[in-house]
Formats: sequence, structure tokens, C-alpha cells
Amino acid sequence: MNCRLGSLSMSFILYSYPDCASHVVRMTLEELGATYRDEVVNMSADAHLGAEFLRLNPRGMVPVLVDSISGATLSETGAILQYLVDQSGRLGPSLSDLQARATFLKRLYFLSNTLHADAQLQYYTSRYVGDDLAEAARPAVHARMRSHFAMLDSAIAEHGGPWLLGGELSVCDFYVGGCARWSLLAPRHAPLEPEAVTRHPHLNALLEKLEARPSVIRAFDAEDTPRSMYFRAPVRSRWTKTLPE
Ligand SMILES: N[C@@H](CCC(=O)N[C@@H](CS)C(=O)NCC(=O)O)C(=O)O
Repeated sequence: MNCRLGSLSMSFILYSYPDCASHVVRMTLEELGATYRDEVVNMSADAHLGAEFLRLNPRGMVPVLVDSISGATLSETGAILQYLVDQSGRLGPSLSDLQARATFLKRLYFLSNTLHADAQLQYYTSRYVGDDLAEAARPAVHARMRSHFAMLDSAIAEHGGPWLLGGELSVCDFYVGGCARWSLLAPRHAPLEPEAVTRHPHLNALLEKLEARPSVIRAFDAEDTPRSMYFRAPVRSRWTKTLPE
């Protein structure tokens, strides 16, 4: 495997929009000290549905990460995070430790195909059930999110904390932070109550630690997000404040 250790040889283009899933990738790139160029996809003007962006991701979704060195173009947040772990040899266990790697994959795939998928269901409820049923579906969606956060709290405790995988920070922690933030922010008229996250001591402590990391602060500054408890009492980025929902 070709692992690029150190920051100098890592160079990427991040297609992003503030407070979108790209933010999880941005925090990871900042933590790695990677060099990356930011290409803001103006989703409020539907740039994600334009021909230029659809060539990169035919699903019309942000994030996309282009590795300028290998030429790889990736979409799907979980896949991007796994790629960055493999390329950097950091923020997640390598294949040389199969047991730790198995736990990492188990947690990462839960975040990607359950927590993040349900956060999308929470945000885009009408797309799944239609406008007429969206409000009726909301309690069940919120209940699912609450149970996911409870499950994460147990997982952090099981691994001994303070991070999701135990003593070592990993890409999973940034993903947990992103999903907590989105769930407490959106949709604007019916976000999840903050206690769904903060009532869990291990999860709350993880997010508090994450909020203090310089990489996280840099990532939020880059998206013009007012200083706050980014994951536990989130305030929208100035860019997304006025977006219709
Ligand atoms: N499965 C995708 C989901 C990414 C996603 O939900 N992106 C949102 C922004 S946060 C998006 O591009 N939405 C545009 C749309 O659905 O029209 C991933 O894991 O990256």
C-alpha cells in the first residue's frame, strides 16, 4: 500500500459547501495538515446539479475529493475518510492490525450507512415520504437518531474513550461530530433537541474535546461559522443561515 506519510505530499481539491458533509472531510484534512484547494459548490444556486459538477459526482452531492497526485476522484464521505486513512497512515488503524481495523470499519460503516443516512432522512424527510407525510414521520426519525446517539455513547464507553475507537483520535470522531451538528441544526423548524446528544456523558465529552481542537476551529473558521459549541449547541454558518429549507 502506498501510504503518504507527512503532510507535504498530500494535495487535494475539496468540493464543498458550508455545513454540508464536506465539513467532515475538511476537519480531517485540517487535522492531517494536508494541502487542499477549496472549491465551493454554490448549492444555494444549484451548482451541484450543473453539468460541470455532475461530471465529478453524477448523484449531485457534496463532498467530492480529488487527489491531485493519484488522480482519484471520490464521493461518499465514508469512502473519502477511509481513503484518507489509507493514504496518510493516520487517523485510523492500518491493515497491519486486523482486529483494530475491523472495529474501525464496523464503526465507520455504521456512521456512514446508518447515522449519516438517517441524518439525511431527518433533513430531507419529504424526499423519502412526500410532503404530506413528512411531519407525521418526524417523531420516528427523531427516535432513530436518539437511539443512534445512545448507541454511540455505549460504544465510546466500551472502547474506554475518550474517542470512539478508544485512546486514539480517528476520522470516525469527525464524522460523529458532523452528524451531531446536522441533527441539532436541521431542518430549521424541527431539529433534534440538544439533550439527545448532550445527555450522554461519553458522547458529550468526546464532542467537547473535539470542539477544542485547532483543526476543528480552523475548519469552522474556513466556513465562516460563528464561534459556538460547534457540535452540541451549533450555530449555522453565515453562508447557510438564509438558505431555504
Ligand atoms: N451519501 C453522501 C451524502 C452527502 C450529502 O448528503 N450531501 C448533501 C449536502 S450535506 C448534498 O449534496 N445534498 C444535495 C442534494 O441532495 O440535493 C455522502 O456520504 O457523502
